[in-house]
Amino acid sequence: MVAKFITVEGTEGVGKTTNINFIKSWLRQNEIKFVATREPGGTPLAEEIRDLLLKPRDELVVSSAELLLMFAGRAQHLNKVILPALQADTWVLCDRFTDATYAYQGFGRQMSSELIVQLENIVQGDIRPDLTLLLDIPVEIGLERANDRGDPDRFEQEQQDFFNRVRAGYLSLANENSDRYVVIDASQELQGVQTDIALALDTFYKSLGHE
Ligand code: Z5A
Repeated sequence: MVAKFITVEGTEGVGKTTNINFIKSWLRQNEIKFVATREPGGTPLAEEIRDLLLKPRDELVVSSAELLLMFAGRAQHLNKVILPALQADTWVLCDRFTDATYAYQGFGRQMSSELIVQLENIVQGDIRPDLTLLLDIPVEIGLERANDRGDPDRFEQEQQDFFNRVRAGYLSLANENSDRYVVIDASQELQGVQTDIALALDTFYKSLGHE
């Protein structure tokens, strides 16, 4: 496929939303046709699954139910949005994808990575992102930034230990998949973060044969 699949990942408060807007401008400047989407979510059904997943509740959500709901939403999103876009030569910019499942359900909830690999293969076949930008920040700084938002969702109610495991998980995924990962130091001032993101995007674009 000519079109490319870019994902953006990171722990709480890394600035994904802010920097995804910057990536959209970069894509427009380069006259690249794209769709921007997110996980969990991205279609009406998958957005309903997102609401189920994020809503704080008294009933304990067992980790396997959480994991299967993530992949149920992903199956819908992949088949209704991501694959049709790529097949129509439209790039896809996705706020989180399966790396978030490895990081949050695998490292955070300590579920078996073999199980996640199996579900990934069943749901995605050989579809994987072409470029993953990991916005990395020490957990304490991210939590401080995120605290300024409204009521915490079910994930945001987790303790710092959980987010430490998620961050370590992301860094180990970046290490194992260095062919497609770029780690961005998101603790810098926004301008520095965006300079690094632009460099990563320019390098990726040039590697495709564009000047
Ligand atoms: N999840 C999962 O468990 N498994 C999966 O497979 C998937 C997801 C796909 C919802 O994700 C939850 O789903 C997520 C993991 C789980 N839970 N958590 N945690 P989400 O992506 O929708 O939620 P989010 O992590 O809260 O993302 P966000 O809304 O994009 O937030 P953000 O990264 O914190 O971005 P922000 O709102 O742009 O930035 C936060 C604040 O920092 C804001 O005030 C900015 O102005 C400020 N900011 C940004 N950059 C800077 C710099 N450089 N300096 C200073 N301040 C800054």
